[in-house]
Amino acid sequence: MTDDTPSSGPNENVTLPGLLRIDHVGVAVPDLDEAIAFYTATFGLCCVHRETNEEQGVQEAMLAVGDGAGPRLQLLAPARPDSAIAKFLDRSGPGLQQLAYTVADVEAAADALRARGLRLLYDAPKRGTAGSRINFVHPKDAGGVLVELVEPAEGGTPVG
Ligand code: CMX
Repeated sequence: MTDDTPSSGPNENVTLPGLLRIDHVGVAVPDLDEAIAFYTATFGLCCVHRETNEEQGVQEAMLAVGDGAGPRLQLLAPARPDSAIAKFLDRSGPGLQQLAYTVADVEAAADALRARGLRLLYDAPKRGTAGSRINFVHPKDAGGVLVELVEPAEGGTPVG
């Protein structure tokens, strides 16, 4: 075996989770307006979507890079003090909070990852950005990275 040969491949007895692409990278910020102003003025990103997700307790924005064909940057600010983002900011300060993958079927992806022994945060998908259906892998089961699975809304704009 040479150094560039992978030592192991996927377990063929377990269904793959069906990740299609990187959907977005999420960054926790204390103030959404200030963060949008920073990323648009400094890096030339373009804000293509904003909303408040009451269930998740976040004010969020999706920013496109370049021609907008690739993954988005998601800015996440706390909408209330007991939210996951508020807790993250208290503990870690502003910065990378999550990596999100697009999937065709979030339940199938979650089941495939559960079968590999990973903890999914929700028993059933919740509502994410722009009507998408989402679930998360606990960061302690994914190398310290909070992994989001995103099934875009049918016919919806793929903002995240
Ligand atoms: N990335 C990496 N590690 C993280 C993390 C993150 N985003 N959030 C917490 N952790 C780590 C903590 O540092 C801590 O590590 P140590 O034990 O080594 O100190 C550990 O995970 C804590 O785990 P926990 O006590 O089980 O959980 P918390 O109360 O800290 O909550 C989490 C963590 C992931 C369960 C919570 O943030 C959550 O439910 N997230 C999903 C929802 C969410 O993030 N919503 C906002 C975004 C909405 C959207 O994307 O649409």
